[in-house]
Order: sequence, then structure tokens, then C-alpha cells
Amino acid sequence: MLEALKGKRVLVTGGAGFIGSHTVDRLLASGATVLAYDNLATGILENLNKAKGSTNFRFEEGDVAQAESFAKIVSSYRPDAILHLAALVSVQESIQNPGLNFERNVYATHAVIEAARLSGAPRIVFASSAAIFGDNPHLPLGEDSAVRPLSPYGAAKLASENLLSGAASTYRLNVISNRYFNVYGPRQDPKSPYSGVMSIFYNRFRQGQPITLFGDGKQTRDFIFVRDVAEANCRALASKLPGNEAFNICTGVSTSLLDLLSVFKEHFPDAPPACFAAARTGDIIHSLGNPSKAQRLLGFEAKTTIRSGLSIYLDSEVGTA
Ligand code: UD2
Repeated sequence: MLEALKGKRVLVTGGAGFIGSHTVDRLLASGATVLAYDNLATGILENLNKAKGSTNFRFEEGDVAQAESFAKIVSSYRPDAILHLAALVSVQESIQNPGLNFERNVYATHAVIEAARLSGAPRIVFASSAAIFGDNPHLPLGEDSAVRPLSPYGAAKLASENLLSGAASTYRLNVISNRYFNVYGPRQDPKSPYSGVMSIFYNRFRQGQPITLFGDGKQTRDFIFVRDVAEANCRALASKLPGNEAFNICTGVSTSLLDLLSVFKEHFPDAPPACFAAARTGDIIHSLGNPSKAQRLLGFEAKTTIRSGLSIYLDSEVGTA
């Protein structure tokens, strides 16, 4: 399926970020030509070290929410598809700063749609999130499960999906929303308090510091390895599905934080005991996806188990893997 990407021009917003840079690497390996666009708010250029070696790659610094300049870049690049990953990525940060969440997670999507419409780009693949489902107890979550976001972040991702759906019908754009579950792996920024739990745990274990579990540690997540997510993004970009589609990008495997901790402890047997703190506002207790629609229509299957993904992650250095 990825042969369809050979010679295609793909613009990746958030291309210097965690998921963005892995997807750029995968696109280049598939023979696509890539323009990575990033404001470097959370992305870093080191993530693109591998990509920079390719003559099919270009980087441009800029903010998608600066709609006019972004539209100019898109019009001159004339992409066959846009992968829109640039975003504020943390549920907790969206609660602290809902205005920034709106700008980066809703207004920016509008800017991408406008740029695609004006430049005639036929396909947008959007980074949505399992956060749109909120605490839906009917697990595993299918694409048609009820949505009820519990945070400004989840609400913004759902609003963006709706904007894209409207644009797909009105302007005949082809749109795919990939709803990521909990993504982890090399290049996830461990320094921010808003980072994903895996990167925070990794950083603390490496420094010999105790980790903190918010709540009782029995909350569960569907953890998916970043290179699997990059593959799902490429398959969505290569797909010929018309109109508007959404996919749950997940493994279908449920892991509690306590389970995760025991896998970490195999690598760090002398780690100090975990601390416990109150559960976080807006936190979902259980999250698990059903991967079957992505298997059926994109031919996508997450291949990396949590054990092997964690080993690859622990062997990596930021920017090199
Ligand atoms: C993740 C994504 C979010 C969205 C969502 C989909 C990140 C940073 N966020 O949100 O973008 O896609 O999944 O549902 O990847 N926790 C601890 N100790 C810590 C840090 C976290 O116990 O030091 C807990 C936290 O309270 C939560 C779980 O770990 O119960 C996962 O937290 P997270 O911030 O990694 O991700 P989540 O699920 O809030």
C-alpha cells in the first residue's frame, strides 16, 4: 500500500515533533518528498537528523496558526497530502491554558483546511485522539462509540474532526482522522511535566528518582509504539478512501500503570518505590481501542508489544532512534 507514496509530496505540520519526525522518516523511506513545518515550540530539530540526510526533505520553521503565511507555504509547495500533527499535546496543559489549546488545536485545524482548499491539496490526515471518547465505559472503543470529551484537549480534537468532516462534504476534500491512543517511544520529550507517562517514568528511573502514580495505578491505557503510529499515518496518507473517515489507532491491548511499572522494574531492579498522589482532574480511568477498522480498511496492525517497544525505547537516545 505504501508504494502509492512514491514521488508524492507530503507536507507534515509538527514535523519536528515526536510523532511527526518518526512519520517523516517513514515517508522518506517510502519514497515520498516531504516538507516538515514546525514552530519548534515542542518539536526539536535533532529529531530530524536522519531526515536531513535525504534530498527529498525540506524543513520550514513556522506556526500553522499564522494562517496567511502557512497558506502561502502550502500554495507554493502544492502537496498531494497534508498530515496535520502540529498541536498542543497535553490534556493537563489544555486545562491550564484553554486559550492556547483553542489556538493550537482548533484554530490551527481551520487554517490547515483553508490552506488545503486554496491550494487544491486533495487529502488531509489529522492527528486526533482517544481523548474525544472521555470516560466511555463500553470498551473496547470502536470508531462509532459515543464521544464525550472530559477536557478542553479532547473537546478541541473533536471540534477539529467536525471541522474536517464539514470541509470533506463542502469542498470535496478527502479526510482521515487518526485517533491515537497512548503513544510512546524514542524522541518523546521527557522534560516537560506535561509529557506522556512513559517518558516521565523513563526519565525518573534513569535518574534513580521515584515515580509518582496519580490515583491507585489501576487506571489502564492502550499504549502504542510510535513507529507503529508512523506506519498508520503513512497508510492513511497513501489510502484512496474518499470523503471523511476516522480510525482508532491502537493495539487493542490494555495495560495498567502498575503493569507498566513492573515491566520498567525488570530494567531498573534497584529503583526506589513509587509515590502515590491524588488522581488528576480530567483523567480518564480506562482507555482501550478496537483496532479492527484500521486493520480492515488501512491494512494497519500495531506490531510492537509493550515489552519490545519499551526495550527499544530504553536503548535509545533522544534524537538518534
Ligand atoms: C494521552 C495523551 C493525550 C491524548 C490521550 C488519549 C500524552 C502526554 N497525552 O493522555 O495527548 O492523546 O492520551 O486518551 O501522551 N500518570 C501518572 N504519573 C505521571 C504521569 C502520568 O500516574 O507521572 C498517569 C496519568 O494520571 C494518567 C496516565 O498516567 O492516568 C496516562 O497519562 P498521560 O499524561 O501519559 O496520558 P493521558 O492518557 O492523560
